[in-house]
Amino acid sequence: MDIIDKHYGGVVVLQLNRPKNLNALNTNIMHDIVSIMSKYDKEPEVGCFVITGNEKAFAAGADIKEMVDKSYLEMLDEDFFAGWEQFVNIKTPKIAAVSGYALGGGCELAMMCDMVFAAENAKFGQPEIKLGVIPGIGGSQRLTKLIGRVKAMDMILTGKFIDAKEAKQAGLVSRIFPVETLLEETIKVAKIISNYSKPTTQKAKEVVNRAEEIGLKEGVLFERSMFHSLFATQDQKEGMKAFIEKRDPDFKGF
Ligand code: CO8
Repeated sequence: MDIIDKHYGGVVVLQLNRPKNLNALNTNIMHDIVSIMSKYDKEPEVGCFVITGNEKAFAAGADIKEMVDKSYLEMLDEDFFAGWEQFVNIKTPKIAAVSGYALGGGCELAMMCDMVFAAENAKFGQPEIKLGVIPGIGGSQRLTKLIGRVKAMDMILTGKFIDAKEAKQAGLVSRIFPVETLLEETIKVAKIISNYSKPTTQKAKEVVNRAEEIGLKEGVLFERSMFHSLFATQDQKEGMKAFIEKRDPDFKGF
């Protein structure tokens, strides 16, 4: 099994499991992860995903051995790796728990998640330049938006790695944990998210993500219409009533 999925209450942890290849991402992994997540995405009781690897590698990139002999026409015909768009489109929030290498497609996979938590030993990089290629799963765009043009250009043109501290300072990572507790701490945060109303967490990530794509005026209008739409849910009534009645809310996911 190249992907291991485990449940922790409303949290589904997906572990990349190709340790001999440092979790290099191949077409099978892409199809597997997308099909597993698409199934859970529709389940009301699943409120958050955690994507992780092992201590040495989150993922050391797209699988170079799978790509090496492909022709230009094959890449074009297969629309190689376009399937990762479905990963981006998963509505349930997803957190990357990165230990060790997150390189090339691995760094891009982390950036396709809604949050990135890192272990102290994490190393991020877009070293495709060393292979005679460039980032191909959105890395040039997402990295530039996250950490700015100058730092992204430095990483992409030189192929240098940055560690967890630098990644946090740069805005790629939001929290750092010791290697031993990374997964446990990430699951704790994922549980907090999964206990909230699912329609609300989905809208919350949608409005934040939209900020990267549209201008402020349009974004504020979009946010307002999403805010209004949540008044169609029972969870909004429950959340506000619970506050007034000084008790914990019991969200139902609709
Ligand atoms: N693909 C395939 N196999 C890999 C990969 C990879 N990305 N990374 C590591 N491996 C394999 C190695 O070949 C090796 O296998 P074997 O035992 O059969 O020789 C095994 O994993 C262990 O690796 P190393 O012996 O190299 O381990 P080290 O600890 O010495 O080094 C490194 C670790 C520094 C992470 C090193 O493995 C490395 O540099 N890996 C490649 C990193 C890289 O260049 N990543 C970018 C790949 S390209 C990419 O991601 C493009 C994405 C866009 C595609 C979009 C298409 C449209």
